[in-house]
Amino acid sequence: MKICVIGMGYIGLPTAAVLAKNGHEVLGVDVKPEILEFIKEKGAPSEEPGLAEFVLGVLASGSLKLASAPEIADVFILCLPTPINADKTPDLSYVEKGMASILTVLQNGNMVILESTVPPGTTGGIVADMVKAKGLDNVDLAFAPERVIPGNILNELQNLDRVMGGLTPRASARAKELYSCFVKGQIHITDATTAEFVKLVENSYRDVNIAFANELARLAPEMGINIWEAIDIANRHPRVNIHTPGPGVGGHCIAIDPYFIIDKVGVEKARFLSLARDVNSSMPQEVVSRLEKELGTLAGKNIAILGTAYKANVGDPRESPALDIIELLKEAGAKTLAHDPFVKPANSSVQLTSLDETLKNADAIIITTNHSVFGEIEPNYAGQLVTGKLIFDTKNIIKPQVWKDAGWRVLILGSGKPLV
Ligand code: SAJ
Repeated sequence: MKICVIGMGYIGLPTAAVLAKNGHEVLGVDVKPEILEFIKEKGAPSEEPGLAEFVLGVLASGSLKLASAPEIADVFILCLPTPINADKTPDLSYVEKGMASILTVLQNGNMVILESTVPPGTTGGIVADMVKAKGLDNVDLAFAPERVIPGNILNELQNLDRVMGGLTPRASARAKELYSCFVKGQIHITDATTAEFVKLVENSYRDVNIAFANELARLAPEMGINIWEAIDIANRHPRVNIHTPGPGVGGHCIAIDPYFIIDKVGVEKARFLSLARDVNSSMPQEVVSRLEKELGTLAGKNIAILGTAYKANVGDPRESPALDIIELLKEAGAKTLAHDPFVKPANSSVQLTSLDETLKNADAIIITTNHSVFGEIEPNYAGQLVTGKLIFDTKNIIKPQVWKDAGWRVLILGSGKPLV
């Protein structure tokens, strides 16, 4: 089949590439020419393991081509961003623009599949209305959300189960048949609105669970408990799966998707989801207040921030709680230097420095991302660079006793249990 994938971002590009690898003639479309140039030259703009080589392979074979506008095809797949506005309402403008571009070439008999995360009712609403307004009455429409985790995209794209919902049984069957060419997991068919809801619920589940962990992390020190130890033991129970606390929830999915439900039904009705968002959003302030208590004042203090990526071992700093922590520290009069070995300076809104430069003359270190390499920093080495030997680990990645034995004051988020 001839397939146009609209949006060559972190989902569209790998999706286009696996479809091309599995026998389809694929056109990858993006409105940004610099992205297309980058893909042609280097395969992938992100650091996603294995992706660049995979994309370069299908480009070389000719089964994947790139263009700045859609062309006539059998299937159109939209993989466009759906961020939230400043007032936390969904911004569907990219999807609307993508649909408008498809409509210039769309014909009866085609199929349109939406992968972008959207509020329940979008496929049957905005998307169907745009197709109808164009005068087409025989286009199959389906919602098939992506579920892959950055850092393991190529594997999860092919091996995870998928959920899909067509507006008609025929649309569902067509979508399932298409994705079956590369999805080895099961494909679960439902209606489009349920599929849209399922996607939001998956990420909201994680947000609520993390909020629970963060709430426990706030309470545990009052009782002299180390929450990491307590959660680890509780999770040995076969029916308990508490997530891990931290400085907040970053990335462009989990911290955003609950708002798509909250916006739909209102804060009063989505009480649990709203509360979870509030708890997780308050964590950067929690971290800064804890440090301020320890240092007396933050004014004039040099604080070394380790990790600006939103999570471990990836280079993506979007919505990272570390950035909020840096802002709050600055507001309190502190000076900050930040180090992240994964984040490229070109993608960073804050200036990044080397590890040594960041630690030099610091009054305190905060570990804000659990990159594995941060667990290997030598306390004696760091001790020669800093002014004040205070380390605050918000991700439980260091060995606290080793640091304490090397003469450091050690704070662990969520722990009030004294080190021996
Ligand atoms: N986090 C915690 N505690 C945890 C787990 C995560 O504080 O126990 C924090 C992380 O540090 C990070 C944030 O949450 O700041 C989100 O990280 P993540 O690894 O949980 O999720 P994402 O945003 O990278 O990817 C999620 C995934 N959703 C689920 O696992 C249900 C992924 O499968 C989705 O495809 C993706 O969102 C998406 O695009 O929606």
